[in-house]
Amino acid sequence: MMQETDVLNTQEITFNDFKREVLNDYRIARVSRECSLLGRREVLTGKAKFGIFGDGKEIPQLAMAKAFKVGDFRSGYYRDQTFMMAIGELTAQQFFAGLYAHTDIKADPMSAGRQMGGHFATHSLHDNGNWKDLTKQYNSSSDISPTAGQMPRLLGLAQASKIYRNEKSVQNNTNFSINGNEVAWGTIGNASTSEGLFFETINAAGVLQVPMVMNVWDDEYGISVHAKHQTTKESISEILKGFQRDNEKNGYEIFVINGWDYVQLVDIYQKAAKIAREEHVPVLIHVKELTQPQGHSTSGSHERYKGKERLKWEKEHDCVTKMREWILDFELETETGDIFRFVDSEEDLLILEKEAKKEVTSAKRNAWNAYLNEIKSELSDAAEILDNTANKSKNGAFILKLKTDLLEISEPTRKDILSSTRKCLPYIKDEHFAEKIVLQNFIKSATENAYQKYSTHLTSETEFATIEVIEKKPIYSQEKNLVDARIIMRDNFDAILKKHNDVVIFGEDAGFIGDVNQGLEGLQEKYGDIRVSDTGIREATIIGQGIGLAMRGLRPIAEIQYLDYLLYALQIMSDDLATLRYRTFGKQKAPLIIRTRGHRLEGIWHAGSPMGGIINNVRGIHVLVPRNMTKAAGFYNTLLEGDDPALVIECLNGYRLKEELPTNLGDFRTPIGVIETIKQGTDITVVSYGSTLRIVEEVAKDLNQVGINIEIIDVQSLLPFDINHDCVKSLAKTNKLLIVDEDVPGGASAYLLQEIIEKQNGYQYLDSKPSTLTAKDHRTAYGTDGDYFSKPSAEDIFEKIYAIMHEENPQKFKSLY
Ligand SMILES: Cc1ncc(C[n+]2csc(CCOP(=O)(O)OP(=O)(O)O)c2C)c(N)n1
Ligand SMILES: [Mg+2]
Repeated sequence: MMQETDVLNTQEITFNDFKREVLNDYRIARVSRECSLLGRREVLTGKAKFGIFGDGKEIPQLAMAKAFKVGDFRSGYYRDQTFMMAIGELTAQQFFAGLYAHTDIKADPMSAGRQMGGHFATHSLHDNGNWKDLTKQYNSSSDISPTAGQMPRLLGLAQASKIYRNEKSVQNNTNFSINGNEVAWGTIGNASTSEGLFFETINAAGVLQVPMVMNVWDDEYGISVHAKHQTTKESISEILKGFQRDNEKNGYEIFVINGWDYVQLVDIYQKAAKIAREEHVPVLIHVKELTQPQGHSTSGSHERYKGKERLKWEKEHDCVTKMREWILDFELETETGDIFRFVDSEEDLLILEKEAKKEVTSAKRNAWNAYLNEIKSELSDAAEILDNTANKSKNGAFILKLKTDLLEISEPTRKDILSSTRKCLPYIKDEHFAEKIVLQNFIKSATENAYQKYSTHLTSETEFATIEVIEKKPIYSQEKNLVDARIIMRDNFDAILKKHNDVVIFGEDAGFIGDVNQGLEGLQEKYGDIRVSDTGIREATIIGQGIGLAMRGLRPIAEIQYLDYLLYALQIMSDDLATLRYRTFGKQKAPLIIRTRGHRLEGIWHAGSPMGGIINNVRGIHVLVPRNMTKAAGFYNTLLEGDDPALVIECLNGYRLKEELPTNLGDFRTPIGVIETIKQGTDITVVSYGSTLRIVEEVAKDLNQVGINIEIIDVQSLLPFDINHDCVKSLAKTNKLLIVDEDVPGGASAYLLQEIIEKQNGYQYLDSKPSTLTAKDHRTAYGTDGDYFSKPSAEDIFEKIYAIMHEENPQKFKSLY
C-alpha cells in the first residue's frame, strides 16, 4: 500500500518536473523574443541586410516542439525560430550567424549564409553525401521564401510515412522510418493560405490520408493586408470545416486554438500528434490570436496600417506576455492544502528574463565576432598587399587611397575587399614587380574561395553525382526484335521496379491504366497500388509529393502527363527542387525524377516545347530530351544510379514508332551531359534534340541528293549540355552551324548557341553566320496546317540549310527562289 507521504512525494516530483518544463519553455520563448528584438536592431544599424522574425508566434511553437519526435519532419516558414530552438536545432548564436550571412556551415548550419535569416533546415546528409539516420534526429526540410511554397513538399514528407508503413519492399530502409510513425509538420501564415498551393496540398493530403499536421499561425495579417481581404469568413478553419472527418468519411481532424493559451496548446498538440502518428489522419490546427510585436519584417513598420485598437489588443495578447501572466498567477492547491507555484515572486521571472537577455547579447556578439574575424583577416591581407603594391608603383598615391578607403569601411564585406584589390589592377597594368603577382594571386584565390562559398552544390558533388554514372550501351539479341517503342518504356520500368525496391511511380492516369501511353501498362497490378499509383490532377503537388518522398530516402518518379502542363509545376521545381542542394550547402537532397512527354503534337496546349523557359528556371535539375524511348529508358536507369533531380521529356509522337528491344532492360544507361553524333557529315553541323531530330534526319537524305552532307548532333541532355565540348569538334570540321528546335525564337536554341559559340569557342571555326531555326513566336495552331505553319517543317529545314550553303557557294547551290 502506498503511504500518504509517498503520494505527496510523487506529486511533488511530478510538479517539480512540470515546473522545470514550464520555466524552461518560458526561457526559450524569452531567448527567442530577445533574438527578434536584437535581430531587428542589427538590421536597422546596418550589420545585417534583412530581418524577418518569429516574435508573437513563440508559444504555439513550444507546444509543437513537445509533440515533435525524432524522425519527424517540419516544412515551414520564416516565423519558426522558437520551434527550432525548442527542438535544439538552433542556438541564438546560429540565429545571428544566419542574419549576418556567415558563410561557414558550422556557424550557420541552416544554409552557410546562402539564405536570409529565418530560413531553417537540419542536415540530412553527411559531408560525403551519404544519408544520415533520419529516424534518430529532428528533421526540418529547408525553408523557401515564396509563401506557401513549403506546402507541396510537405505532402510528400507526410506520404513517405504512409509508404514506409504499408509497403513491404521498403521496410528495410531503416534510416528513414520506423513503421511509418513519423509525422510531417507544416507551418504557414494565415495570409499564405490564400495561395492555391495551400488548398491543393490540403485536398491531396485529405485524399491520401497522410500523417500531416498543418499549423496555421494566424495573426490576422499578411504584411499590411487584413484577413478580410485574404480569407472567406476571415477564418481558414471555418471554411475548411467540410474537410472534418466523420464516422462515414475520411477527412481531417480540425482544431482551433488561441495562440497565447499555453496549457490548451500543449494539450491539443499532443492530441494532434497522436491522431496523425497512429491513425495516419491529417490534422489542421488553426492557431488564432497571434501577434506581430515588431510588425512584419525590417522593411516597414506596422503602425502604418494597424489602428490603435489593434496595436493595443496585440500588446495585451502577446503570447509571451500571456504565458508570463499565467506563470505568475498559477497556483495548485492539493487536497492536503499544499500550494504549488512556478515561482515564488515576479523577481524569479525577472532574473530569468535578464539571463535570457544576457545570453542573447553575448550570442550576438560572438556571432558577429566570428563572422567578422574571417573577413578581418582577409582585409588585413588585402591592405598589406595594397600597401606593398603602392610602394612599388608609380601610381602609388591612387593605390594608397584605395587602401585607406577600404580600411575606413566600418562593416567591411568581401565585396569591399575584392572591389578595392581589383580596382588596383588597371593602375599597375604597365608595370612589373613581384608584388603585382602577389596581388593577382590574392584576387584569384579570393575569387576561388568565393566560388566555394557562394556557387558550389548546385548539383551533386558527391560520389553519387549523376554526371559520373558510366554509360552502358543497350544490348540486342541476334534476331532483330522490333517493338512499339512504348513497350521498351514499359518493360524497362518493370525492370526498374524489380531492381530498385525504393522506386515509386505516380501521376495522373499512371496507376490503373498504366499511363496515357501505356508505358506503365500492367505494372500496378504487378507491383501494387503503392508503388504505381494514380494521383489527382494537381501538377504542383505531384512534384511536391516527389520532393518530399525523395527527401525521405525513396526514389520517386513523378509523372506530369504532358509537357504543356509542367508550367503548373515549374514554380515548385524552380523555387524548391532546383535550389534544395544549393540552399542547404549540400546538406539536403531530393533526387526526384520527373517524367513527362511532349514536343511535337498539334494544338496550342498540346504541342508545346517551352524548353528555354524551363532550362532557364531549373538550374540545379538535369533536363534530358531523349530522341527515342531507348534513350529515355536509359536515362531513367542512369538517374537511379545517381542522386540528382532530373526532368526527362519523352517524345510524345514516339511511342508507336518501332525500336529494337534491348535485352539488358533496367541496366543500360544513357550518359548525362553527352551529345551523340547520329550522322557524320562534312558540310554543316546541325544540332537538334527531341522530335525535330527525326525531321532533320529525313531532310539529310534530301540534302544528300543535292550534294549537301550534313552532320547531325543529338543534344540529348540540355542541362548539363555537352560537358566534353564535342560540338566544337564538329564545327572544326564543317565550319558551319545550324540549331534546330521547336521552341520559340531565342528559347533553348539561343542557349545552345551561347554554349557552342561562346563557351566552347565555336566562333573561331565558323565561315558563315551561326543560325537557329525554331518555331514561331506564337503557340502552335491546331491541326496539320497549324503545325506546318507554326513549327519548323522538313521544307523549312531543307531550305534553311540550303540557303546557308548557297551563301557560301552560290555557283554550286543556285538560289531556290
Ligand atoms: C509568392 C509570394 N508572394 C509574396 C511574397 C511576399 N510576402 C512575404 S511574407 C508575406 C505575407 C505573409 O503573411 P502570412 O502568411 O500571414 O504570414 P505572416 O508573415 O503574417 O506570419 C508576403 C506577401 C512572398 N514571399 N511570396
Ligand atoms: Mg499573418
